[in-house]
Amino acid sequence: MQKKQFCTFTSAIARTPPLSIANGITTQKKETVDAQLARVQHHQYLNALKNLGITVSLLEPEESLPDSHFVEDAAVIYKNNIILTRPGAPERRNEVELLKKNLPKNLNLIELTNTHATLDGGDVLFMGDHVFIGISLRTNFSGAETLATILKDLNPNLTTHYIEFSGMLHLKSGLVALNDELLLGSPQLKLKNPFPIGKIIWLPEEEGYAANVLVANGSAFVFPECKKAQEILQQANLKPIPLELSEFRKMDGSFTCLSLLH
Ligand code: CIR
Repeated sequence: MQKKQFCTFTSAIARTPPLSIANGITTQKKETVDAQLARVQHHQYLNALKNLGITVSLLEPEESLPDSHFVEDAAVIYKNNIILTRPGAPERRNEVELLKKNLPKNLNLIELTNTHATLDGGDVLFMGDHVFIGISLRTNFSGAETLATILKDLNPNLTTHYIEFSGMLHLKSGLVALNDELLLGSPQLKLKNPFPIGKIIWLPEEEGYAANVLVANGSAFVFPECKKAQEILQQANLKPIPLELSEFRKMDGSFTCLSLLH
């Protein structure tokens, strides 16, 4: 049997950014966020997904939850299961209930019941039969262990690694898998311990913000000006798809956070 291509998807969940987007959480210098431009960039992102043969289920904007278009943090999809998270930022917790109202019928719903757990989907990185769970300002050990137990039930062959780091909001803000053994890393991500498996290609300092590429169906979304990142993607047999996301970057977002792929 032919091995399934890495990161092959047919469907995506996304949410239109609200006009209140600038009220979301950010560590960036207060720059004016243009909500209309954000919607244009979001539309281009969705079109790029559709061009890869991915059917997008687009949810309504929610003005009262200014980070709710960063759908990646509210759930983790693994095989045909959708595990709802418990976001580390209390002001983002209602995003989970909101997402729950519109879940695709073909996904089996799993909920976290541990109220000590905090978990953001942006900290969960799958690579082959390994899952790396970032211990971050948003995801605590309790959240990571709760997810690991759920995943182990779904696939006893999956190995969990807890990754302690600093320097970035989420693990995937600075580290993304390009295939079953290669990762793209940002030098801004400071790992507490050596990474347990695979090989990390580190971006040069000036392109560190480009590590969060979105790998799907043999392509990868990447910032247009990040030529080194594009070269690395090509060497990894991925077709770079340049896309602008300036308004989301102002809110600490990047490519993977804007969709839940399955
Ligand atoms: C936040 O701080 O939670 C949002 N403004 C950005 C979340 C980005 N999500 C991600 O990297 N997975």
